[in-house]
Amino acid sequence: MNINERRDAGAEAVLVIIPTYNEADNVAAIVSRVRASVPRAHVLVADDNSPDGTGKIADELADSDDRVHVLHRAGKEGLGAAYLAGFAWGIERGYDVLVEMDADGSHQPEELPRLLDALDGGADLVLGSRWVPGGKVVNWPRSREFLSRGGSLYSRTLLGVPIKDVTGGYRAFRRRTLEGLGMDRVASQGYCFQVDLAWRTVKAGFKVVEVPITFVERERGDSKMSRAIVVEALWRVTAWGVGHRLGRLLPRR
Ligand SMILES: Nc1nc2c(ncn2[C@@H]2O[C@H](COP(=O)(O)OP(=O)(O)O)[C@@H](O)[C@H]2O)c(=O)[nH]1
Ligand SMILES: [Mg+2]
Repeated sequence: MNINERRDAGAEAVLVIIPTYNEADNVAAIVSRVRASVPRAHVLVADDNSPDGTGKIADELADSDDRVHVLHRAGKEGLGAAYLAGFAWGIERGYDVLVEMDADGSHQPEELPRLLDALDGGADLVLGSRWVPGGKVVNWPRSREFLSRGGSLYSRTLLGVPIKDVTGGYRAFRRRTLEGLGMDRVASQGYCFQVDLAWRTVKAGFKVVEVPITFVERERGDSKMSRAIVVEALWRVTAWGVGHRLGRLLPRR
């Protein structure tokens, strides 16, 4: 399908990127929900060679729907690397809007039209936000909510980013926003990948809008959140924050 067919008579070409690692129980449902919610959108499943066969299921979905695509990657390299590869894939093919969405149903495809509307309203990046009025989380233990709220508050305060949900991963970027972020220098992988991109977007002077979402904790499959991901986020955000503050204190030479 060429880029003009993809645009659906003037509409912007939207690519929803869904990174997967062992999401065999979730991938078919999430893809069909995206296709139903925003029929003009294309989907790219970015699979890290999941041992449970997610990639093969995604291939079958792609075989029966020319708006579904699969990017097979050699092995598990983290969410950040999968998104970077997905963005590059979409930018190369001329998509105008690139969306980040988890495979586990936490980011409801039925809310995607609201994110895209906010982009149409003039935003360069739209964040699906749990921590603005109207946003919420369903089925999270208190400990997980504390970690997420705390992580956002810490990052926001240290980096001076005016965003309530800075670690969230339900986002819609304009292509030109991503092109303006120096993505070749992004090394973060887990939650701090999201903080990193949000911070770069703010620093580059782009307009960021938060739209309230209802985040639904996964019912099937396992979370890939780990202590290592939290530790990576903590040290990177701390190092960025300290560097940022020192940079503002010290006179420029
Ligand atoms: N391709 C790829 N996807 C990943 C990796 N780690 C996590 N994901 C996907 O990223 C999304 C969010 O991960 P999840 O485990 O739900 O994290 P949580 O929501 O923070 O508990 C899901 O769609 C995962 O399958 C990875 O290393 N590679
Ligand atoms: Mg999840």
